[in-house]
Amino acid sequence: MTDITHGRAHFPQDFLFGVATSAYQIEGHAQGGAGRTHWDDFAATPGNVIRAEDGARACAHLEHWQADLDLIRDGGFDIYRFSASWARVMPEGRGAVNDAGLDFYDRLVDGMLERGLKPALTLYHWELPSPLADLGGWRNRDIAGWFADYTEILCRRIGDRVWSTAPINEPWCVAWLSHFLGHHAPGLRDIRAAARAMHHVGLAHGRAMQVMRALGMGNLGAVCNFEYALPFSDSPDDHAAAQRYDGIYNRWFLGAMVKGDYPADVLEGLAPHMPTGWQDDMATIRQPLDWLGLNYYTCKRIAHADQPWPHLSEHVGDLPLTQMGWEICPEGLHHFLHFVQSYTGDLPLYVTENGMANPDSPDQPDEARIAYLNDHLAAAHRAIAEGVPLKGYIVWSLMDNYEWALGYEKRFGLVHVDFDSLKRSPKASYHALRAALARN
Ligand code: IFM
Repeated sequence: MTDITHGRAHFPQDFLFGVATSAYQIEGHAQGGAGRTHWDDFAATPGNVIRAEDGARACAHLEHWQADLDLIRDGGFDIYRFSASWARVMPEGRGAVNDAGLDFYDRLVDGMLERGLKPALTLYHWELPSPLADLGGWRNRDIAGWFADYTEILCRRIGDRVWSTAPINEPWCVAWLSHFLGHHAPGLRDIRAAARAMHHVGLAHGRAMQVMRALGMGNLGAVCNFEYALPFSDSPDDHAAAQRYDGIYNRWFLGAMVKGDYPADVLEGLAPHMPTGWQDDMATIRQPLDWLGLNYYTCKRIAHADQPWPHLSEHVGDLPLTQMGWEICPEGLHHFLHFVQSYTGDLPLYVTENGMANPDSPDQPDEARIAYLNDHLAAAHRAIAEGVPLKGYIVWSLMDNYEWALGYEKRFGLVHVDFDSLKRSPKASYHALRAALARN
């Protein structure tokens, strides 16, 4: 069987390894007094999600959390990157607090500490409370204040014990994927909505950072996703299209959060749709960061298209594909580690998500995942040797879970989940990583 050759022994002594999940994807959102979210509404609308699946039961982590934490400890991981659900903490998004929700996260964090795991909290991983979606959700500037209030309530309870915190997972997905491409809740395809979300997500990030600093919390960062944009052909038009794609995907949030600027080539298209006075918010969006997290999975081939801005179409090249149809391109991770460093200098970086979906069954070794992880760890290792201050690597995901619009079919886990019996079965990749992370 394939091994992970780039294990703990190859990395600097203080390098950390972890696994990640998110609340709606694993918890079982129908339990424990959580409020309705825009994902429940999106999934209940025919055509949005495969088989109209939602997160009502998911992995029933709310019941199985202790055994799930045992799996992380037994795998030899250092960090557990998890998220809290806004709608579990505040079912209406504002106002009343669900004590059972806060109690759950309190126990979960203590459970991590008891097992020697570092709790890496994300405040928002996409489950917007439906009553806030009714008010316009990310299109409404007030969301920055609502998010700041939620941040304060959650962090007053668990902020003293988490190891790190990031406000919003993958701002590009929250804004562009969900309001321009329409693939995720709320499923809009509207450039004005997208421009507003692209700005308000950054503003909410900034406000949440201010709240957490005022509470005295440390080790605060941002987690952005990156996709390697390659021109579809050598034509100058395709090169320019790939640049625009790169700007929207990879430079917009990084530029705003790190430098306090939006990239000019993206503003060219978005400026007419931005909320009035957006310039005055840039200082709030740019808050001091203690680290930056990169989520990386794949590359995309981008061609010029004769249609309105951003004048582009997306294509798949000829590298091997994962179950998602995503090309396997470790070179992109190497590229982005250097690229992000060109913005952040000495700031510690973490790969906060990396992994692949595979049509796994419990009795077949997931060799493809082992090779994927090993090749990306090798790319990370190369970047460190070249001077990138990369401090950790976190696999997506601990276990198979709800893959949003693609339902339960796409399996990203190191641990197989039978969604009928809820039985967890560690895959070959879990065992390979455990061997590679063992301290000797
Ligand atoms: O499952 C998602 C996760 O919620 C965010 N990052 C990408 C993963 C795989 O698509």
